[in-house]
Amino acid sequence: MHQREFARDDTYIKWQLGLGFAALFLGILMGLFQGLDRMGIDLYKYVGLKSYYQGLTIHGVLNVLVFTTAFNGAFLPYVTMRSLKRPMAIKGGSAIAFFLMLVGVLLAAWKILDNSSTVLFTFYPPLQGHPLFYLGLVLVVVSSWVTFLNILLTTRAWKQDHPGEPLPLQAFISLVTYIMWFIASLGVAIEVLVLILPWSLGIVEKTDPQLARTFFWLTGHPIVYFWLLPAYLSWYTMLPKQVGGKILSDPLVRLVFILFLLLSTPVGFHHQYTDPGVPAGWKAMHALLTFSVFFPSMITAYSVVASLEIGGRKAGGKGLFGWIWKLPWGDPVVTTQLLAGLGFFLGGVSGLINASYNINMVVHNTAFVPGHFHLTIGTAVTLTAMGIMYWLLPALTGKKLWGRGLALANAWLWFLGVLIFSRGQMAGGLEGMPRRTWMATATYLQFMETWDIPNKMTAVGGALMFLGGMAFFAVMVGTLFFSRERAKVEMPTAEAIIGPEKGSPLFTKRLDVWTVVAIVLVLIAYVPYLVNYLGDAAFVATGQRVW
Ligand code: HEM
Ligand SMILES: [Cu+2]
Repeated sequence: MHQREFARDDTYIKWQLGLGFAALFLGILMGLFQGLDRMGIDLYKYVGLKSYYQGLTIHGVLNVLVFTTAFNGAFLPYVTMRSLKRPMAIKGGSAIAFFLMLVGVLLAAWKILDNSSTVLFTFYPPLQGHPLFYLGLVLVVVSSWVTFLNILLTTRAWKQDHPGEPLPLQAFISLVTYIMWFIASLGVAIEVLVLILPWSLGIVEKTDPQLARTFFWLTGHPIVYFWLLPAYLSWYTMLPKQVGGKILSDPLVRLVFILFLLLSTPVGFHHQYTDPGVPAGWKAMHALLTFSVFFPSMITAYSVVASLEIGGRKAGGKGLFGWIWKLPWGDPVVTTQLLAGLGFFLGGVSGLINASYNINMVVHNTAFVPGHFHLTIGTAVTLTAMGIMYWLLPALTGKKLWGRGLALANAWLWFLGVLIFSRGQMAGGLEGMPRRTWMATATYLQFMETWDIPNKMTAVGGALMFLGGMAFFAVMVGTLFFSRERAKVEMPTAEAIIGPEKGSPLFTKRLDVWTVVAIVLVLIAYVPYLVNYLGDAAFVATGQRVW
């Protein structure tokens, strides 16, 4: 009924999805190269790349900075509009967000491809890239701020028309996700605008790598929740509908997202356990907060599995686990997300290892870490986004999904692939295999027999993931160009067993208060440290170009 009003925004939502998935396509192509490098196969020279590290920069930047930001900037406005039944408040806001992102991506890509910015996606000083590379990334972040503002104003306008009513759950989640991200992204904004851009432009000659890393990780941890919360949105509020279940409790879901808003930002030092210059007390505090942020994830696991069980039992599932087989495994929208969730379980558990102050010492900067995050961002988030596309693309184009068998192959190949891949990386990591290393050129490799099997698993598992990814892109292209049947697909929205009646708890309505609390927590977690550190910060690092 609102399709025509939404058309203006939908056009740019489609373009932004196109940009995001184009980035993912190139990103996982580089992933394949990285995997094959473990078996001594060098594909870089055939595509004109100078080094493994140039490819790794493409992989990191396109996958986790571009794909995720573009997908969220399309998916969450789409959800907000449908759940509030109104177009986005800023006329032309979706267009501005898209063009900012497009220009940003082109700038960054140009400077990566000319090898002037082979600095990996973390761009730690003293590695120094071209100013336009950083400017490109700034534009990608600014695009996400435009989306934030647009969602904020849209939900505000809805509230004015519906005084006293709770925001529909899906819009609530979209808004919380962007509030959290806005607060979190200020860290990297400060890092780039104050420290790195002036330094790469030559306005200042030297910078302090430690300070830059602190601002980087202020954003760098919560960014993983920026990637994850849209997947949670789908698991909590859409997947139950898709399997014939119900949301357990609407207020509980709101509580979970408020906890994420509060807890996901003040934890960045857990990436700096081995950094000198951060007092042990601060590291310990961030470790504690990291373990607290595990709780909302546990509630999520409990709640989502309960929703699934309701669906499975309705379909006739009996016994303790019988309901699992009754879930609609033939539906690629469901299968991708179920497998994504299973992968996430393993990813989450391995995350507890990274987060432990002392055990971290064993796995720090080893291949264990990519083993962990290909289960989380690489699978829980990416495979869920792919699953979402299996209904979102038909919804946006009115075309029936093409190649259902391929779509199922996508889910299983990726899942099996990542199990092998991550096992390989984790086993290698425990044997001291470093991450971010051009294995094929490592002269000491022959002495590292314990790395042989892990390297082969990485290559084989990575190749399977890549094949799964290609199956996904085939389905997308097939649906766009070869699908002849029309389909009328609506956004899935599950009902909740409890709530959201008008009397839903007050605390879930006061997002303004929670935002202030979140900001205060960030200030507590960082300001005393920064004040102390700035006293003897060492601006000693000149820019280096290694590759
Ligand atoms: C076909 C699928 C994929 C394969 C085969 C693959 C392979 C790899 C490998 C082997 C590494 C380790 C590189 C090293 O430490 O030297 C790596 C790193 C990484 N991957 Fe993937 N990957 C894939 C998909 C993804 C996806 C979907 C994402 C995120 C959306 C992702 C995000 C990352 C990130 C952030 C790094 C770290 C980059 C860095 O250290 O700078 N990967 N990948
Ligand atoms: Cu983290």
